Amino acid sequence: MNANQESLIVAAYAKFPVPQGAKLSYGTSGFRADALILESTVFRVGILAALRSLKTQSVIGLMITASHNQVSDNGVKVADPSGGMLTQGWEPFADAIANAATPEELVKLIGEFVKKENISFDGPKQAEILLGRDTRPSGESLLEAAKQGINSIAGSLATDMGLVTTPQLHWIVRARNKGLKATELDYFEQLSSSFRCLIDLIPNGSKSGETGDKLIVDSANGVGAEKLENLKKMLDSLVIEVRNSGEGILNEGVGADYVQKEKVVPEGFGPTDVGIRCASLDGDADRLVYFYVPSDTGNKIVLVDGDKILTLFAIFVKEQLSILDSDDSYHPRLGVVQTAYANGASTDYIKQLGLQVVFTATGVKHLHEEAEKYDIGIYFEANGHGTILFSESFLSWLEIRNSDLSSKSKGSEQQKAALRLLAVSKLINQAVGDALSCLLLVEAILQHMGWSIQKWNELYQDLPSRQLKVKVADRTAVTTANAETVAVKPPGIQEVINAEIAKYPRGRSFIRPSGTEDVIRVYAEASTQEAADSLANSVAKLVDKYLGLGLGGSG
Ligand code: 16G
Ligand code: MG
Repeated sequence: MNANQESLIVAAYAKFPVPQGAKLSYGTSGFRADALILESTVFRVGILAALRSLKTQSVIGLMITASHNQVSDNGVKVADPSGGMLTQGWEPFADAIANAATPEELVKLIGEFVKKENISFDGPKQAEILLGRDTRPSGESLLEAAKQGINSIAGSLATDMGLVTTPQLHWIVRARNKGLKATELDYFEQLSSSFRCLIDLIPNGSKSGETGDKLIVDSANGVGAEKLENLKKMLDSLVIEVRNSGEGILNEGVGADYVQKEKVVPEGFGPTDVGIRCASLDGDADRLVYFYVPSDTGNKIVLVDGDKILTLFAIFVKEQLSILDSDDSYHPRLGVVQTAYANGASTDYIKQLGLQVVFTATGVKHLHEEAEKYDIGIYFEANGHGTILFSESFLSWLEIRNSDLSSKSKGSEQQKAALRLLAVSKLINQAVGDALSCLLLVEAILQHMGWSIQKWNELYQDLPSRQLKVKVADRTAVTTANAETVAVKPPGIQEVINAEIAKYPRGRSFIRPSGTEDVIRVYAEASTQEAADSLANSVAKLVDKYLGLGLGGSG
C-alpha cells in the first residue's frame, strides 16, 4: 500500500471514528446493530468490499439491511463474486477493522491484510461494488458512509442499485460476474418467464383450479412490497393481493419472522381471510413462510413453514427426476440440507421419500455450502430461508438431454420434465434464498399438483415444539458440535439434557448460543405441546443453573 493510498484512508477515517463503547462483530448475517452506531462500521465494510473486489478481480455486493430486526436497527453484509455470502476467511478481518480505534491502527490492519492476501492495487481491474439497501430510513446516510469507504480505495467504482431486496442484490452480483443479463428488469423477466414456463407445462387435466384463486402476501412493510407489485405486473396467471406494503412500521407485528415465531396473524389480516392462502416475507425479502387462518375466532394461524416449503420442492423435483428416468450414464444426486431447528416430522417425511438429509449449523452460509455438494441441493431453515442449487454439470447434462429428447420425442412427458427442471433452475435464486422466487415456485407447484394450502399442509403433521431463550452473562460459554445438536461446553450439561429428553416420548432438545443476540437458545420437541413446553422449560433451567454457577465461563 503506498503513501497516497494510506493518506486517502486516514483522511476518510476522520469522519467515521468508532463510537465509544461499541464492539461489533461480523455475525451469521453481517454486522447488525442500532443504526445510530453503524456509520463507522459501514464505512469500513466499504473498504473491505473494495479490497475483496481487487482480490477476486470481480464485482462485489454491499447490502445495507437489518432484515427482520426493528426499524431502528440496521446492518451491512457483503456478497461475494458467486453471489453467496462473504467468504468466512475474511470475517476476522471485518471484525478487526470495524473495531480499529485510530486511523493508524486501521491503516496498519489494512496494510498487513493486503500483504497477507497478496492484494494488488494495480491489477488489470479496478474495484467495482454494487450497493443496495432496504427501506429503513437510516439507509441513506449509511449508503453515504459505504461510498466513502469504497472511494477511499483509489480507483474504486461504487454503483448505487437503490432500494433492492437482499436476494436481488446477490442475484445481480452473480449475474454480473457470469457475464449474464444483470439488471433489476432482467431479474423480473427471468423470474416471470420461468414461472410462465412452469405454468404452461402443467399437465392437461390437472386440478389447478383447486389451489384457490388468490394469494395474499404480508410484505412486512418492507422492500419486498414494491418489488412484488412490479413482478405482479408481469404475471397473468396469478392473483396476488399485497398487504403491509409500507403503511405500517417495518417488521412490527408483521413479516415472516413474526408470523413464524408467534404463530398469530400479522397486522392487517383477520377473520375475513379464513381459509385463504397467505404468505409473509421478511423485511428484506429473503425469507418466506405461508399460513392460513383456520377459523374466524381468535388470531391463531396454521403455519406452513420453511420445512414444508422444502418438502414441497423436494416432492416436485424428485417427481421430475423420476419422469426423466435418468439413463445409465448419469445419476443426478439430490440432497436435502436442514438445521437442527427442522421439525422432526419434516425430516422423517423427507427420508421416507428416499432422500438423503444432512444437517448443518444455523446460518445460511453453512447450509448453502453443504447444498453445493449435490447435483441438486435443496436447503431450508424452518424460518423460511432457503433455495435450490443446481450444479453446472447437472445443468449441462439437462440441456443436452432436453435437446436430445426434443429431436426424438418432442413434447413427451420426459422432455416436459427436463424443461420443468430447467425452468426451476432459472426461477429459483442460485445465489441465496429469495422470498419472491420461492413464492413463485410454491405457486407453480401448487397449481401443478392441484393442491390447496390445506392439502399441502397435510403432507405431514408438525411435532409440537417450543423455543425459549435464556439470558446469560457470556453466551460463548456454550459450544456445540454435530450441527449444534450436542453441547460440548459447559462440561456435563449435555448429559443432564439427555436425561431430561429421555423422560418424553419423541423428545428432542438442544441448546446453542445465538449468533445475533446475547442469549442461549433452547429448542424442544415432543409428542404433545405440554410435553414440548415442559422439556423446553427444564432444559432452560439447566442452562440457567450451569451458566449461573459459572461452570462454563472458564472451561
Ligand atoms: C440470521 C441468519 C439465519 C439464522 C438466524 C439465526 C443469514 C442470512 N441469516 O438471521 O440464517 O437462522 O440468523 O439467528 O445467515 P440466531 O443465531 O440468533 O438464532
Ligand atoms: Mg431477511
